[in-house]
Amino acid sequence: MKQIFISLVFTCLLLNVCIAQADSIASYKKTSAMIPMRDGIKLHTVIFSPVDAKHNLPVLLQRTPYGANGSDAPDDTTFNVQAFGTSLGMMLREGYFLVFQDIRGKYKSEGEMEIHQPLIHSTIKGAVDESTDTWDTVDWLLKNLKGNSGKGGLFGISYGGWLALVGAVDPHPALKASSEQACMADLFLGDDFHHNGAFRLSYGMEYSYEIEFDKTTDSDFPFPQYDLYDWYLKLGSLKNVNDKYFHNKIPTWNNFVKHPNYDEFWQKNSPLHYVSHAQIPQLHVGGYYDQEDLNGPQLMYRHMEKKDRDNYNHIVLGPWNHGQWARGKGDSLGKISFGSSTSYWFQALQKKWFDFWLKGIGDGNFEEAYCFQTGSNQWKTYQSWPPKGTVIRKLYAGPGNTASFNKPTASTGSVSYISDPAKPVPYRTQPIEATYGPGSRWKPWQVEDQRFVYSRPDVISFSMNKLSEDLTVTGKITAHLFASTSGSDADWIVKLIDVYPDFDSTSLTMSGYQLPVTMEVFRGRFRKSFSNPTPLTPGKPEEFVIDLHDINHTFKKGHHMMIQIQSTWFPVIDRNPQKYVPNIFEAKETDFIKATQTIYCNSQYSTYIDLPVMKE
Ligand code: PG9
Repeated sequence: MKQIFISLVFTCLLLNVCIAQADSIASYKKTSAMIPMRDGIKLHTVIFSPVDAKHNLPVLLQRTPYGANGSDAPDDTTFNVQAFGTSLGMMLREGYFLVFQDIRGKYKSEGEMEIHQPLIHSTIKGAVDESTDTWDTVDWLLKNLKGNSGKGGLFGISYGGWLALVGAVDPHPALKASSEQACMADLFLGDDFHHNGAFRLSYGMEYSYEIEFDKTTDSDFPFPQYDLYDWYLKLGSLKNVNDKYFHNKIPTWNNFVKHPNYDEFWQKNSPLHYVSHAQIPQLHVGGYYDQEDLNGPQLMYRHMEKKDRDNYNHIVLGPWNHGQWARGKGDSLGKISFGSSTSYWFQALQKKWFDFWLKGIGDGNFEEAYCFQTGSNQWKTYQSWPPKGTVIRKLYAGPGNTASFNKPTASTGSVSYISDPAKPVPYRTQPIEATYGPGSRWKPWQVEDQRFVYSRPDVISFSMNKLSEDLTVTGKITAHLFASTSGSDADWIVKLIDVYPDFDSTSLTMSGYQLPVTMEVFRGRFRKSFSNPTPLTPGKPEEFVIDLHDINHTFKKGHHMMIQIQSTWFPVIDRNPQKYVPNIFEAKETDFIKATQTIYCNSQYSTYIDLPVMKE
């Protein structure tokens, strides 16, 4: 989102960079250009050129839907390199041209824009897309920037990350490396708009309005109140969004309504469909606590790794929220401390990446995977990701709200709760501010202490005994939930929680903290197929397999593990009516019913989470 892009530029940090710099370039001069694309459309581009460079220098390009200006200063203004902040300043001191561009249809660029369109240039002759626009831009820059070295690099976060991913498909020969950071990979299975088919209501509504209400700027939906929990509840059925507010004028919202299943529209929209492998070196960067695009970098790394003949595909995973690695020190998130400046660590790696590929500096020995280990708070490197050397252990939900590595032996055993769409469980503590609104606590919500819902009757927890030694879990986490509902559709939210010791005299506020190491939602109707949903049979236990993503976490001695399950997560996830209707965007108010949900924990139907435990 916009804040991320803008914050990359001109946030003069008070903190000094911890990395020694060559300090070869001290200042940059701003100019701008309208760069013509192959179809005649011109894209607004802001260029910062090094002043007094002694050698020809490469170009670093970021493309954005959030406004490329970065500064209102007129062309020909000169900036001291410190004005670019820590992350960019580090690279700019070494000497690069830095270029920002408005993508077509946004801000000062010409043309039309619709969010996140698939690449089509290789299937439709003469077609333009974000890959061809990147190609044309690089070509123009090399021909027009005096003093460039003929090499370019591409990087960006989130929407910009996706642009760095697709800009590196069929790249211009001068484009030598890319770093996609928090790209979205599949807008139905994971990332911004849906997770496992469950619609991300507050994000989907606020973001589509932000981008598409007025294409010359970003727009905030005019909410009449600050705490939006009640506002979204009063909104009622999703059909009220168009009836009362959008009036069919937001194309992305209309697509949500038109495509409630994983149909051809979403499949073709996903880079899984049109990106095959890394054609140039690609550094994927993701955060374990990314509240918008947690899935993207993990999914794209894994997908592209299958065909990585040239060893171009690498990944960095850190303890970050969305884009946190480019802002500040990254020594903590919410109340969770990481023991060191993890963002500065990453920024030094990012510099090393581009310095090597674009300037030949360094040995080029990049690890396959750099994955911070939370809990023990250390950076770790791996030759493959997920790494070899783990053993899968099943953490079972057991009788009496217990959890253990032993499969339940009794033939009966289950826990039930009532899920009421009229009283959904809030996904974070209220007030729930507008996602990007003033005072919003959207960024750290994924590390929030889960005790705020623990005692609700519609949230079920299974706790393990205290660990007698550290236990490190590294790799993909998968939940196998055996559950039934009295309704005909249900959502299942499963959390793997690290519960801190009950009493910690060195940090009282962290005593008993319930840290969600990873959590995810699954919309029951999609258990057999995301393309062809089917109703649940009331009362019938079924297995729901839920991808809880990659983690690297040490549960410390004295802590305990907990599985927590609930059926609403509002308003980040829309309310499942719990009565099956073909399209939830068209549900009637009377379709929303209370349901009794049952989680099974017995020898026949055992609910468990697969944990890849690292032998250390
Ligand atoms: N998470 C934002 C986004 C990216 C792509 C599609 C929709 C939303 C972003 O921060 O850019």
